[in-house]
Amino acid sequence: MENVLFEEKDGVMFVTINRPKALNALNSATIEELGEVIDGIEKRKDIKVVIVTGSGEKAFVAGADIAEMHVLNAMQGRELARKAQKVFSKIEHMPQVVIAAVNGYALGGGCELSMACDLRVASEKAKFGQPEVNLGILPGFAGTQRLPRLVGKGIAKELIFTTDMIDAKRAYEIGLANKVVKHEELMIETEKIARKIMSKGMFGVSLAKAAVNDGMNMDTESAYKYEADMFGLCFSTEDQKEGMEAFLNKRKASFKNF
Ligand code: DAK
Repeated sequence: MENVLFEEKDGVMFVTINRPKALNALNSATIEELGEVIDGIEKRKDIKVVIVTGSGEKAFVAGADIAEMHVLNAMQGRELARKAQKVFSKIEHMPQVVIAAVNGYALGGGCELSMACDLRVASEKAKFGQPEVNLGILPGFAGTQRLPRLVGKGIAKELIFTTDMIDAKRAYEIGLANKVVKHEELMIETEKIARKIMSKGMFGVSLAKAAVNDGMNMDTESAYKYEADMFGLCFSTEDQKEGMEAFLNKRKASFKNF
């Protein structure tokens, strides 16, 4: 694979979109490779957290590849959107926690990729935006859905209609970025968050991810019931016994993740 690099380090998988000359723009080959990488990670019980970033100094991902996209017909456009939506949904629903380390431009499909991740850590150099209407299209990798869910309808519409790019500080203020860090410290700080999450009972973390994501698409009563089912499921695990016994015995829990 040349467009997507991946490397494991003690339970964390680092995934890098690697087309720096095109500011890591997502062409169909890159989307396909990303899908394959995600499929591979999903099956690996030893990987607890995935960190997604962009290659080079300037960009996380500067959007879908405009050079490839500009000649598409309606059917091909739909196919591309479905392909990317499927990959992004996999990221959203995979059992591992996925953190976007946003190292530069996260525009269009890049902003949408970061929003499919569970958390976004932004370098001070990060810039977020949905510039699609500049190109005569609208966000098509679920940006019209994930952005309002993260920042509210009003600000989502403002960003999509005006195409204004926002910096990391503004992204943090509106809840798009979870944290802003110095550019040189982006990967270290993101890994710290990953390792903190990994020290918890990952079965619970994984079910909490499902409860938040799936519950938001349900009516409230069904979502409460779903949460209760997930909660009950935890009592079938050794981690629940370990976590509670450790608390009662005033020691640190040692989770086995089942
Ligand atoms: N696609 C292809 N190439 C790109 C690119 C992109 N999105 N962004 C940058 N590049 C390329 C540039 O063309 C340039 O290539 P060369 O000229 O060197 O060959 C190289 O990367 C460096 O870019 P710049 O020279 O422009 O660098 P600057 O620092 O001057 O500007 C920039 C950086 C990020 C402000 C600028 O590159 C820019 O505005 N890029 C485009 C950003 C953008 O509009 N992104 C949104 C793309 S639209 C769909 C559903 C969803 C989508 C598509 C389809 N379906 C329903 C089918 C999603 C759409 C999008 O994401």
